[in-house]
Amino acid sequence: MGSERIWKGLREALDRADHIDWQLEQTRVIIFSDLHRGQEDHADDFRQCKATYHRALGYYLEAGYTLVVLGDSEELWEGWPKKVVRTYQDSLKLESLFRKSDGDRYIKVWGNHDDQWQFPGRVSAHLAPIFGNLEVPESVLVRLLVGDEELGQIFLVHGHQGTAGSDRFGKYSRFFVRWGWRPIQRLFKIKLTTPAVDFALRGDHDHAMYEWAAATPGLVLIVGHTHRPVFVSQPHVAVLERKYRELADRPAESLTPEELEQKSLARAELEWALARQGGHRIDLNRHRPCYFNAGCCSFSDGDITGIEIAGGEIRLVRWSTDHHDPGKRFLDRQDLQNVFARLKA
Ligand SMILES: [Mn+2]
Repeated sequence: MGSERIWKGLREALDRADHIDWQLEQTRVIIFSDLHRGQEDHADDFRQCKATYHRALGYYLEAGYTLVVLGDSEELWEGWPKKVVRTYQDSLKLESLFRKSDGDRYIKVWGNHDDQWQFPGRVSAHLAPIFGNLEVPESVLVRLLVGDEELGQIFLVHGHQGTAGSDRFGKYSRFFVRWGWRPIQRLFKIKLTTPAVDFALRGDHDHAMYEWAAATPGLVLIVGHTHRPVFVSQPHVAVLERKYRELADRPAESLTPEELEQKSLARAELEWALARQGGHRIDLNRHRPCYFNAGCCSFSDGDITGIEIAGGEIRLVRWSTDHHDPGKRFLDRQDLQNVFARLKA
């Protein structure tokens, strides 16, 4: 997979993008990606996240947020649209409330696993009964405004663009996944959500997307696809590592009891995050805050991650299955004016 092809894919998607405006002050948006809603069999990666996702949607619906579903929301390589839509009718109906409430607060783009939604005929056959007249673009380019002034642009796209498996050999991969892989996956109860299965591949892909965004002036790129949250161009694990290091590098006797406890908790969070990505550290630590990844809504522990734009900030959030702490957690947050100022510097 050459990064040139990824650059070309992203550039072409940018040229084809729908254009919209958001006012920074009023904007309240939640971006979720990679639900991989299937048919409630072993090939279905959304089952364990459904309750968490619905909890989050309940919150964002009431709080007046716009919902962006950033591709691979349905797993159509491993399932048939009709069956998937029937299986997750309640989930889709909950999403559709974002359209029916005051104004249209719903944006759905297609990814590689649900690329059938690029065809309006498929959308009207399967999604229109729930959503009404719905357009599913490949990508959306947002002009972020402060009054009349443009602060910068946010490019929303799934992020598979230009990858060999999804573009060039798309038809063959679909064929393979539907007829070859699926019975094996069912038999052994293993999961497939490319490219999450290959950590090196994901790292390369993150790099290519970062480099493209960094070379595109005034642009913030928000994607999904790799299933790995990235915030201000830094993998979440790197942020956790830094938080831990800040305390761990100080002499232990200089730390207060509260700081010692914080150090232990920071280490706990770091080890937890590392375990979730197979212990791999990926070196993506770039200085331009132009690349963000929403993570996914198909983590095997039932948690989901997403990106909020609200209160003038961009935030990485995690919603948890934990009954003792069911709320959302801010994993990281940045002032958006500050992010765009750093892009101009
Ligand atoms: Mn994908």
